[in-house]
Amino acid sequence: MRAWNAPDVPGLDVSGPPVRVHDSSSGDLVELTPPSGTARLYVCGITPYDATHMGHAATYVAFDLLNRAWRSAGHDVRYVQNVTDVDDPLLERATATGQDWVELAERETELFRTDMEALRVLPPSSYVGAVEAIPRVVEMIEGLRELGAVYAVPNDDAPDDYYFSVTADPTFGAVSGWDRDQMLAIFAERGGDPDRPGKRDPLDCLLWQAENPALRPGDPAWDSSLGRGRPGWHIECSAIARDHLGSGFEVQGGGSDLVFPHHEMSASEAQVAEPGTRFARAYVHAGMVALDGEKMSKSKGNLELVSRLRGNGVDPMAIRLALLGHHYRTDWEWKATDITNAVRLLGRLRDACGSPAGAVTEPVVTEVLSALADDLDAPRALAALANWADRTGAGDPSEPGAGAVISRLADAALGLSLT
Ligand code: 5CA
Ligand code: ZN
Repeated sequence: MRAWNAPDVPGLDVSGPPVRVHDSSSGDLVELTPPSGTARLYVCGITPYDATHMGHAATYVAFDLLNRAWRSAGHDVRYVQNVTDVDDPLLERATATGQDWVELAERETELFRTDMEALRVLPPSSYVGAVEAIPRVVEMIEGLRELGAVYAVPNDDAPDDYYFSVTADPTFGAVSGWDRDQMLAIFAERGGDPDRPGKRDPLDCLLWQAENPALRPGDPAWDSSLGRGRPGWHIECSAIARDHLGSGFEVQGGGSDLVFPHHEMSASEAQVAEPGTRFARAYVHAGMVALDGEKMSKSKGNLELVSRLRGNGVDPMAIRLALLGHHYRTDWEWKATDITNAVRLLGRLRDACGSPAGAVTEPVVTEVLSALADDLDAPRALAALANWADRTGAGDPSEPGAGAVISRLADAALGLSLT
Protein backbone atom coordinates (compact mmCIF):
# COMPACT_ATOMS: atom_id res chain seq x y z
CA MET A 1 0.00 0.00 0.00
CA ARG A 2 1.20 3.53 -0.71
CA ALA A 3 2.54 5.47 2.30
CA TRP A 4 2.81 9.28 2.26
CA ASN A 5 5.43 11.72 0.99
CA ALA A 6 8.58 12.09 3.04
CA PRO A 7 9.59 15.49 4.38
CA ASP A 8 13.20 16.57 3.86
CA VAL A 9 15.50 15.71 6.73
CA PRO A 10 18.44 18.12 6.84
CA GLY A 11 21.84 16.62 7.58
CA LEU A 12 23.55 17.69 10.80
CA ASP A 13 27.26 18.34 11.28
CA VAL A 14 27.38 16.24 14.45
CA SER A 15 26.07 12.76 15.25
CA GLY A 16 23.69 12.11 18.10
CA PRO A 17 24.59 9.73 20.92
CA PRO A 18 23.41 6.09 21.00
CA VAL A 19 19.65 5.91 21.56
CA ARG A 20 18.08 4.47 24.69
CA VAL A 21 14.36 3.75 25.00
CA HIS A 22 12.11 2.29 27.66
CA ASP A 23 11.25 -1.35 27.06
CA SER A 24 7.91 -2.37 28.62
CA SER A 25 8.99 -6.00 28.71
CA SER A 26 12.07 -5.53 30.91
CA GLY A 27 10.92 -2.26 32.50
CA ASP A 28 14.37 -0.84 31.76
CA LEU A 29 15.90 1.71 29.48
CA VAL A 30 17.65 -0.25 26.76
CA GLU A 31 20.28 0.83 24.29
CA LEU A 32 19.56 -0.76 20.94
CA THR A 33 22.57 -0.71 18.68
CA PRO A 34 21.43 -2.49 15.55
CA PRO A 35 23.91 -5.27 14.72
CA SER A 36 23.63 -4.60 10.98
CA GLY A 37 23.70 -0.80 11.17
CA THR A 38 20.05 -0.75 10.12
CA ALA A 39 17.56 -0.25 12.92
CA ARG A 40 14.29 -2.06 12.34
CA LEU A 41 11.07 -0.55 13.64
CA TYR A 42 7.50 -1.84 13.50
CA VAL A 43 4.73 0.47 14.68
CA CYS A 44 1.11 -0.66 14.85
CA GLY A 45 -0.91 1.41 12.40
CA ILE A 46 -4.48 2.63 12.38
CA THR A 47 -7.75 0.82 12.01
CA PRO A 48 -9.15 3.20 9.41
CA TYR A 49 -12.78 3.74 10.39
CA ASP A 50 -12.51 7.31 11.67
CA ALA A 51 -10.18 10.29 11.41
CA THR A 52 -6.79 10.64 13.10
CA HIS A 53 -7.17 12.04 16.60
CA MET A 54 -4.53 13.66 18.80
CA GLY A 55 -3.88 10.33 20.55
CA HIS A 56 -2.94 8.60 17.31
CA ALA A 57 -0.90 11.61 16.25
CA ALA A 58 0.97 11.65 19.59
CA THR A 59 1.88 7.97 19.17
CA TYR A 60 3.13 8.35 15.58
CA VAL A 61 5.06 11.52 16.43
CA ALA A 62 6.69 9.64 19.33
CA PHE A 63 7.98 6.90 17.02
CA ASP A 64 8.98 9.52 14.49
CA LEU A 65 11.32 10.86 17.18
CA LEU A 66 12.83 7.40 17.52
CA ASN A 67 13.25 7.15 13.75
CA ARG A 68 14.97 10.55 13.72
CA ALA A 69 17.14 9.83 16.78
CA TRP A 70 18.43 6.64 15.15
CA ARG A 71 19.18 8.55 11.95
CA SER A 72 20.97 11.28 13.93
CA ALA A 73 23.05 8.53 15.54
CA GLY A 74 24.11 7.38 12.07
CA HIS A 75 21.82 4.39 11.51
CA ASP A 76 19.63 3.56 8.57
CA VAL A 77 16.09 2.80 9.64
CA ARG A 78 13.77 0.22 8.15
CA TYR A 79 10.30 1.18 9.30
CA VAL A 80 7.18 -0.92 8.80
CA GLN A 81 3.64 0.09 9.68
CA ASN A 82 0.40 -1.79 9.05
CA VAL A 83 -3.15 -0.67 8.33
CA THR A 84 -5.82 -2.86 9.92
CA ASP A 85 -8.02 -2.51 6.87
CA VAL A 86 -10.25 -5.44 7.79
CA ASP A 87 -11.41 -5.98 11.38
CA ASP A 88 -14.57 -5.89 13.50
CA PRO A 89 -14.62 -2.16 14.40
CA LEU A 90 -14.17 -1.13 10.76
CA LEU A 91 -16.87 -3.51 9.49
CA GLU A 92 -19.25 -2.55 12.32
CA ARG A 93 -18.83 1.18 11.56
CA ALA A 94 -19.36 0.58 7.84
CA THR A 95 -22.55 -1.37 8.52
CA ALA A 96 -23.84 1.14 11.09
CA THR A 97 -23.37 4.07 8.72
CA GLY A 98 -24.39 2.26 5.53
CA GLN A 99 -20.99 2.70 3.89
CA ASP A 100 -18.96 0.31 1.83
CA TRP A 101 -16.19 -0.95 4.15
CA VAL A 102 -13.50 -0.70 1.46
CA GLU A 103 -14.42 2.90 0.68
CA LEU A 104 -14.51 3.81 4.37
CA ALA A 105 -11.06 2.27 4.92
CA GLU A 106 -9.59 3.94 1.84
CA ARG A 107 -11.01 7.33 2.73
CA GLU A 108 -9.79 7.28 6.33
CA THR A 109 -6.38 5.89 5.36
CA GLU A 110 -6.02 8.74 2.87
CA LEU A 111 -6.95 11.30 5.52
CA PHE A 112 -4.38 9.72 7.84
CA ARG A 113 -1.71 10.05 5.14
CA THR A 114 -2.56 13.73 4.72
CA ASP A 115 -2.43 14.30 8.49
CA MET A 116 0.92 12.51 8.82
CA GLU A 117 2.39 14.46 5.93
CA ALA A 118 1.20 17.77 7.39
CA LEU A 119 2.80 16.82 10.73
CA ARG A 120 6.08 16.00 8.97
CA VAL A 121 6.07 12.41 10.18
CA LEU A 122 8.55 10.29 8.20
CA PRO A 123 6.64 7.63 6.26
CA PRO A 124 7.29 3.93 6.81
CA SER A 125 9.48 2.24 4.22
CA SER A 126 6.76 -0.43 3.97
CA TYR A 127 3.11 0.41 4.58
CA VAL A 128 1.15 -2.82 4.58
CA GLY A 129 -2.58 -3.46 4.72
CA ALA A 130 -4.05 -6.48 6.50
CA VAL A 131 -5.94 -7.45 3.35
CA GLU A 132 -2.82 -7.52 1.18
CA ALA A 133 -1.06 -9.56 3.88
CA ILE A 134 -3.66 -12.36 3.96
CA PRO A 135 -1.45 -14.88 2.06
CA ARG A 136 1.37 -14.30 4.62
CA VAL A 137 -1.09 -14.62 7.49
CA VAL A 138 -2.46 -17.93 6.19
CA GLU A 139 1.08 -19.24 5.66
CA MET A 140 1.99 -18.35 9.22
CA ILE A 141 -1.15 -19.97 10.66
CA GLU A 142 -0.39 -23.14 8.69
CA GLY A 143 3.15 -23.12 10.08
CA LEU A 144 1.81 -22.77 13.61
CA ARG A 145 -0.69 -25.53 12.93
CA GLU A 146 2.10 -27.92 11.91
CA LEU A 147 3.78 -27.13 15.22
CA GLY A 148 0.61 -28.02 17.13
CA ALA A 149 -0.14 -24.48 18.33
CA VAL A 150 -3.45 -24.09 16.49
CA TYR A 151 -6.85 -25.70 17.05
CA ALA A 152 -10.29 -25.43 15.52
CA VAL A 153 -13.33 -24.11 17.37
CA PRO A 154 -16.61 -25.20 15.76
CA ASN A 155 -19.44 -22.89 14.71
CA ASP A 156 -23.10 -23.88 14.45
CA ASP A 157 -23.80 -23.26 10.79
CA ALA A 158 -20.40 -22.33 9.45
CA PRO A 159 -16.91 -23.80 9.09
CA ASP A 160 -14.50 -23.81 12.04
CA ASP A 161 -12.65 -20.81 13.42
CA TYR A 162 -8.97 -21.27 14.30
CA TYR A 163 -7.34 -20.26 17.57
CA PHE A 164 -3.80 -19.86 18.82
CA SER A 165 -2.94 -21.82 21.93
CA VAL A 166 -1.11 -19.49 24.32
CA THR A 167 0.28 -22.45 26.26
CA ALA A 168 2.42 -23.25 23.19
CA ASP A 169 4.61 -20.31 24.22
CA PRO A 170 6.55 -20.92 27.43
CA THR A 171 7.38 -17.20 27.55
CA PHE A 172 3.76 -16.04 27.18
CA GLY A 173 3.30 -13.01 29.45
CA ALA A 174 6.83 -11.69 29.03
CA VAL A 175 5.88 -8.63 26.99
CA SER A 176 3.34 -7.18 29.42
CA GLY A 177 4.62 -8.86 32.58
CA TRP A 178 0.94 -9.13 33.61
CA ASP A 179 -0.42 -11.97 35.69
CA ARG A 180 -3.32 -14.12 34.50
CA ASP A 181 -5.96 -12.22 36.47
CA GLN A 182 -4.90 -8.93 34.95
CA MET A 183 -4.93 -10.49 31.50
CA LEU A 184 -8.38 -11.98 31.97
CA ALA A 185 -9.76 -8.70 33.27
CA ILE A 186 -8.68 -6.77 30.16
CA PHE A 187 -8.84 -9.35 27.36
CA ALA A 188 -12.55 -8.92 26.51
CA GLU A 189 -12.29 -5.13 26.65
CA ARG A 190 -9.64 -5.19 23.94
CA GLY A 191 -11.14 -7.47 21.33
CA GLY A 192 -10.67 -10.83 23.10
CA ASP A 193 -13.36 -13.50 23.68
CA PRO A 194 -12.52 -15.27 26.98
CA ASP A 195 -15.99 -16.83 27.24
CA ARG A 196 -16.21 -18.38 23.77
CA PRO A 197 -17.27 -22.02 24.19
CA GLY A 198 -14.87 -24.56 22.74
CA LYS A 199 -11.68 -22.70 23.61
CA ARG A 200 -8.98 -24.60 25.49
CA ASP A 201 -7.79 -21.57 27.41
CA PRO A 202 -9.88 -18.38 27.83
CA LEU A 203 -6.84 -16.34 26.73
CA ASP A 204 -6.34 -18.18 23.44
CA CYS A 205 -6.76 -15.73 20.58
CA LEU A 206 -8.48 -15.88 17.24
CA LEU A 207 -6.26 -16.51 14.22
CA TRP A 208 -8.81 -17.08 11.48
CA GLN A 209 -12.50 -16.30 11.56
CA ALA A 210 -14.66 -18.37 9.23
CA GLU A 211 -17.18 -16.64 7.01
CA ASN A 212 -20.53 -16.81 8.82
CA PRO A 213 -23.30 -15.09 6.87
CA ALA A 214 -25.95 -16.02 9.47
CA LEU A 215 -24.02 -14.25 12.23
CA ARG A 216 -22.23 -11.53 10.25
CA PRO A 217 -24.08 -10.93 6.99
CA GLY A 218 -22.16 -8.99 4.36
CA ASP A 219 -18.75 -9.40 6.01
CA PRO A 220 -15.92 -9.95 3.54
CA ALA A 221 -14.13 -13.30 3.36
CA TRP A 222 -11.20 -14.76 1.45
CA ASP A 223 -10.56 -18.31 0.27
CA SER A 224 -7.70 -20.09 1.99
CA SER A 225 -6.49 -23.51 3.09
CA LEU A 226 -8.24 -22.70 6.39
CA GLY A 227 -11.56 -22.23 4.61
CA ARG A 228 -13.24 -18.99 3.59
CA GLY A 229 -12.77 -16.34 6.22
CA ARG A 230 -10.65 -13.45 7.43
CA PRO A 231 -7.60 -13.00 9.64
CA GLY A 232 -7.66 -12.29 13.35
CA TRP A 233 -5.99 -9.12 14.59
CA HIS A 234 -2.75 -10.13 16.36
CA ILE A 235 -1.54 -12.51 13.65
CA GLU A 236 -1.79 -9.63 11.17
CA CYS A 237 1.01 -7.65 12.84
CA SER A 238 2.98 -10.78 13.64
CA ALA A 239 2.98 -11.92 10.00
CA ILE A 240 3.64 -8.46 8.53
CA ALA A 241 6.52 -7.74 10.92
CA ARG A 242 8.17 -11.12 10.29
CA ASP A 243 7.73 -10.79 6.55
CA HIS A 244 9.21 -7.30 6.30
CA LEU A 245 11.66 -7.19 9.22
CA GLY A 246 12.52 -10.79 10.13
CA SER A 247 12.92 -11.80 13.75
CA GLY A 248 14.73 -9.93 16.51
CA PHE A 249 13.99 -6.51 15.06
CA GLU A 250 14.80 -3.61 17.34
CA VAL A 251 11.46 -2.12 18.35
CA GLN A 252 7.79 -3.11 18.30
CA GLY A 253 5.87 0.07 19.05
CA GLY A 254 2.40 1.43 19.59
CA GLY A 255 0.24 3.03 22.24
CA SER A 256 0.15 1.52 25.74
CA ASP A 257 -3.34 0.14 25.03
CA LEU A 258 -1.60 -2.43 22.82
CA VAL A 259 0.69 -3.92 25.50
CA PHE A 260 -1.87 -6.62 26.18
CA PRO A 261 -3.25 -8.54 24.41
CA HIS A 262 -2.00 -7.24 21.06
CA HIS A 263 1.76 -7.10 21.50
CA GLU A 264 1.79 -10.07 23.86
CA MET A 265 -0.06 -12.25 21.34
CA SER A 266 1.83 -11.06 18.24
CA ALA A 267 5.12 -11.81 19.96
CA SER A 268 3.97 -15.24 21.16
CA GLU A 269 2.71 -16.24 17.75
CA ALA A 270 6.00 -15.25 16.12
CA GLN A 271 8.15 -16.88 18.77
CA VAL A 272 6.24 -20.15 18.57
CA ALA A 273 6.41 -20.07 14.76
CA GLU A 274 10.19 -19.72 14.91
CA PRO A 275 11.37 -21.38 18.12
CA GLY A 276 14.40 -19.90 19.80
CA THR A 277 13.93 -16.42 18.32
CA ARG A 278 12.69 -13.21 19.84
CA PHE A 279 10.03 -11.25 18.00
CA ALA A 280 11.35 -7.78 18.94
CA ARG A 281 14.30 -6.71 21.08
CA ALA A 282 12.20 -4.08 22.84
CA TYR A 283 8.52 -3.16 23.19
CA VAL A 284 8.04 0.57 23.36
CA HIS A 285 4.72 2.16 24.31
CA ALA A 286 3.38 5.67 24.11
CA GLY A 287 1.07 6.95 26.85
CA MET A 288 -2.63 7.50 26.28
CA VAL A 289 -4.01 10.90 25.40
CA ALA A 290 -7.33 11.61 27.07
CA LEU A 291 -10.14 14.10 26.44
CA ASP A 292 -12.77 14.94 29.08
CA GLY A 293 -11.15 12.53 31.51
CA GLU A 294 -11.25 9.47 29.26
CA LYS A 295 -8.90 7.88 26.74
CA MET A 296 -9.49 9.61 23.42
CA SER A 297 -11.05 6.96 21.23
CA LYS A 298 -12.90 6.54 17.99
CA SER A 299 -15.35 4.18 19.62
CA LYS A 300 -16.30 6.65 22.40
CA GLY A 301 -16.22 9.68 20.10
CA ASN A 302 -14.40 11.99 22.56
CA LEU A 303 -12.00 13.25 19.92
CA GLU A 304 -9.90 16.18 18.87
CA LEU A 305 -8.98 15.55 15.27
CA VAL A 306 -5.81 16.62 13.53
CA SER A 307 -7.86 17.33 10.42
CA ARG A 308 -10.35 19.51 12.35
CA LEU A 309 -7.57 21.65 13.81
CA ARG A 310 -5.95 21.93 10.39
CA GLY A 311 -9.31 22.82 8.86
CA ASN A 312 -9.64 25.59 11.44
CA GLY A 313 -6.39 27.05 10.17
CA VAL A 314 -4.07 25.82 12.95
CA ASP A 315 -0.48 25.55 11.70
CA PRO A 316 0.41 21.81 11.64
CA MET A 317 3.75 22.71 13.22
CA ALA A 318 1.85 24.12 16.22
CA ILE A 319 -0.02 20.80 16.48
CA ARG A 320 3.28 18.93 16.36
CA LEU A 321 4.80 21.28 18.93
CA ALA A 322 1.81 20.77 21.24
CA LEU A 323 2.33 16.99 21.05
CA LEU A 324 6.08 17.29 21.62
CA GLY A 325 5.41 19.24 24.82
CA HIS A 326 4.41 15.99 26.55
CA HIS A 327 6.87 13.18 27.18
CA TYR A 328 5.74 10.26 25.03
CA ARG A 329 5.44 7.84 27.95
CA THR A 330 3.14 9.96 30.12
CA ASP A 331 -0.63 9.78 29.89
CA TRP A 332 -2.03 13.25 29.43
CA GLU A 333 -5.22 15.15 28.83
CA TRP A 334 -5.66 17.17 25.65
CA LYS A 335 -6.60 20.83 26.36
CA ALA A 336 -7.24 23.70 23.97
CA THR A 337 -4.47 25.60 25.80
CA ASP A 338 -1.97 23.05 24.42
CA ILE A 339 -2.51 24.68 21.04
CA THR A 340 -2.50 28.32 22.20
CA ASN A 341 0.75 27.73 24.09
CA ALA A 342 2.28 25.93 21.12
CA VAL A 343 1.32 28.72 18.72
CA ARG A 344 3.07 31.21 21.02
CA LEU A 345 6.22 29.06 21.35
CA LEU A 346 6.32 28.47 17.60
CA GLY A 347 6.27 32.24 17.05
CA ARG A 348 9.12 32.74 19.55
CA LEU A 349 11.24 30.03 17.90
CA ARG A 350 10.57 31.31 14.39
CA ASP A 351 11.37 34.93 15.35
CA ALA A 352 14.67 33.86 16.91
CA CYS A 353 15.58 31.68 13.91
CA GLY A 354 14.92 34.66 11.65
CA SER A 355 17.50 36.83 13.48
CA PRO A 356 20.78 37.39 11.60
CA ALA A 357 22.73 36.28 14.68
CA GLY A 358 21.86 34.55 17.92
CA ALA A 359 23.02 32.84 21.08
CA VAL A 360 25.73 30.18 20.76
CA THR A 361 24.32 26.97 19.26
CA GLU A 362 26.80 24.21 20.04
CA PRO A 363 25.53 23.41 23.56
CA VAL A 364 21.95 23.56 22.26
CA VAL A 365 22.70 21.00 19.54
CA THR A 366 24.32 18.70 22.10
CA GLU A 367 21.46 19.09 24.57
CA VAL A 368 18.70 18.51 22.01
CA LEU A 369 20.34 15.39 20.55
CA SER A 370 21.15 14.03 24.04
CA ALA A 371 17.62 14.64 25.29
CA LEU A 372 16.10 12.77 22.34
CA ALA A 373 18.56 9.88 22.61
CA ASP A 374 17.60 9.64 26.29
CA ASP A 375 14.20 7.97 25.90
CA LEU A 376 12.92 10.54 23.39
CA ASP A 377 12.74 13.41 25.88
CA ALA A 378 11.13 15.99 23.61
CA PRO A 379 10.05 18.35 26.45
CA ARG A 380 13.70 18.63 27.51
CA ALA A 381 14.74 19.25 23.90
CA LEU A 382 12.08 21.95 23.54
CA ALA A 383 13.21 23.62 26.77
CA ALA A 384 16.70 23.93 25.28
CA LEU A 385 15.30 25.48 22.09
CA ALA A 386 13.05 27.88 24.02
CA ASN A 387 15.96 28.93 26.19
CA TRP A 388 18.09 29.60 23.11
CA ALA A 389 15.24 31.62 21.57
CA ASP A 390 14.88 33.68 24.76
CA ARG A 391 18.58 34.49 24.85
CA THR A 392 18.57 35.32 21.16
CA GLY A 393 15.42 37.43 21.58
CA ALA A 394 17.10 39.28 24.44
CA GLY A 395 19.76 40.42 21.97
CA ASP A 396 22.58 37.90 22.39
CA PRO A 397 24.41 38.19 19.04
CA SER A 398 27.31 35.81 19.81
CA GLU A 399 26.94 33.64 16.70
CA PRO A 400 26.15 34.87 13.20
CA GLY A 401 23.88 32.44 11.34
CA ALA A 402 22.79 30.74 14.58
CA GLY A 403 19.16 30.66 13.39
CA ALA A 404 20.01 28.46 10.41
CA VAL A 405 21.78 25.96 12.68
CA ILE A 406 18.86 25.80 15.09
CA SER A 407 16.23 25.48 12.39
CA ARG A 408 18.18 22.58 10.81
CA LEU A 409 18.45 20.96 14.22
CA ALA A 410 14.74 21.40 15.01
CA ASP A 411 13.81 20.00 11.63
CA ALA A 412 16.13 16.97 11.66
CA ALA A 413 15.68 15.94 15.28
CA LEU A 414 12.15 17.07 16.09
CA GLY A 415 10.50 17.29 12.67
CA LEU A 416 9.70 20.96 13.30
CA SER A 417 9.92 23.33 10.37
CA LEU A 418 10.77 26.77 11.74
CA THR A 419 11.20 28.57 8.45
N1 5CA B 1 -4.82 -1.16 14.11
C1 5CA B 1 -4.55 -1.34 15.50
C2 5CA B 1 -3.09 -1.63 15.76
S1 5CA B 1 -2.53 -3.00 14.83
C3 5CA B 1 -4.97 -0.12 16.29
O1 5CA B 1 -4.81 -0.13 17.50
N2 5CA B 1 -5.51 0.89 15.61
S2 5CA B 1 -6.05 2.24 16.28
O2 5CA B 1 -6.50 3.05 15.17
O3 5CA B 1 -6.98 1.96 17.30
O4 5CA B 1 -4.83 2.95 16.93
C4 5CA B 1 -3.71 3.36 16.16
C5 5CA B 1 -2.52 3.67 17.07
O5 5CA B 1 -2.84 4.78 17.93
C6 5CA B 1 -2.14 2.51 17.99
O6 5CA B 1 -0.71 2.47 18.12
C7 5CA B 1 -2.78 2.89 19.32
O7 5CA B 1 -2.09 2.35 20.41
C8 5CA B 1 -2.66 4.41 19.29
N3 5CA B 1 -3.72 5.09 20.07
C9 5CA B 1 -5.05 4.89 20.01
N4 5CA B 1 -5.71 5.70 20.89
C10 5CA B 1 -4.75 6.45 21.50
C11 5CA B 1 -4.77 7.49 22.51
N5 5CA B 1 -5.91 7.93 23.03
N6 5CA B 1 -3.59 8.02 22.89
C12 5CA B 1 -2.42 7.60 22.35
N7 5CA B 1 -2.32 6.64 21.39
C13 5CA B 1 -3.47 6.07 20.97
ZN1 ZN C 1 -0.65 -4.10 15.49
